Amino acid sequence: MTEYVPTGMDRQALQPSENLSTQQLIDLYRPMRLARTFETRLGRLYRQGKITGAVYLGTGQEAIATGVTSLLNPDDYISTVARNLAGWFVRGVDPRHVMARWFGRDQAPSHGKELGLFLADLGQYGITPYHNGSMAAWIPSGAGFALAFRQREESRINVAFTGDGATSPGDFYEGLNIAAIHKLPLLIIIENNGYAYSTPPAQQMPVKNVADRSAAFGIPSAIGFGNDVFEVRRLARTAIDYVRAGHGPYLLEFKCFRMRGHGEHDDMGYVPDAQRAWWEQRDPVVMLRTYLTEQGGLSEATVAAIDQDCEQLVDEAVEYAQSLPLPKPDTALQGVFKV
Ligand SMILES: Cc1ncc(C[n+]2csc(CCOP(=O)(O)OP(=O)(O)O)c2C)c(N)n1
Repeated sequence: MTEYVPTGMDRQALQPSENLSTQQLIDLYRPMRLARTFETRLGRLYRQGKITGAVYLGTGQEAIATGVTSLLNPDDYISTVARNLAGWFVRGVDPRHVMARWFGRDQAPSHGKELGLFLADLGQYGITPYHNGSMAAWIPSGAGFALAFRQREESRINVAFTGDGATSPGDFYEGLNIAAIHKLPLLIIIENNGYAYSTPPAQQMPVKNVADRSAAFGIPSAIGFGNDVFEVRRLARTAIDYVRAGHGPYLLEFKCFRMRGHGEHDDMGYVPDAQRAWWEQRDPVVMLRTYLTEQGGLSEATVAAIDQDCEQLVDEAVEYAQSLPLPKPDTALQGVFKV
């Protein structure tokens, strides 16, 4: 097998390890489908020149944020990055507001000042601010949120998502260390999607798995197939229970594949065709859809109606975003910490 096929994960059919009702299955499929539809449209809008600035997508990684977030309590926090849009949809974020951010429109709270992929909303959605563009900085800050929960004697946890490349900067290790020493309620999710920009893991770490790195901190870990939403949930349930029980941090590494470039400006020319094809045959959205209609008891018409509904929500989101005005120039410095 070539090195990009993760050990023990060569499967194209899903099998849940829990009994899920029809509604629970739909609740997993819908955010994944919506994220895929939303991001496919966003990429097209970017190529049409309708979105200015860079666009980053989580295409191919939808099962991870969906599976993990679906098991959390509403008052747990998630610290998300560019690949976690599906997790926002699990939390009920309105696609119209996300699209308006990408269009840079005049909309609270930042009035066009943030990229579409960052959303800070602790109150309604429990999504922590992406306060710092430095990779891995949200691991120590995630530990900070977890420390606050501990000090207030709350049973909440913080889940910090990040990529394989972000496990090489020093921030990652400081975050792991402080979380481990104080047994903080922090769950770290590594989406090992095969590349950090154009760099494969073998060129930026001397061990095979990111999970091997957590052992030095005494942090337990598990490795799973990130394209299998049922496997994501199975591993995440164990990890969440461990963290919530006060045992300290836990690290989950999911092998997956970034089906688009680092951003839409990147043509992925460095990705071998065979690697791309292997992963495309195991597309997480397609695998779940196939499960729903072939074993999950949902009719093709029911699933097609969900697909159609997602298309319509994205149509409405684009219409809504374009109907909003651009920010007024005299508000450019408002809400800016220091000028
Ligand atoms: C400290 C630091 N170095 C470099 C960058 C530029 N940068 C942003 S994302 C990225 C790659 C991230 O790779 P990975 O963590 O694997 O996440 P992925 O993009 O694959 O989801 C780089 C190098 C940065 N933001 N911070």
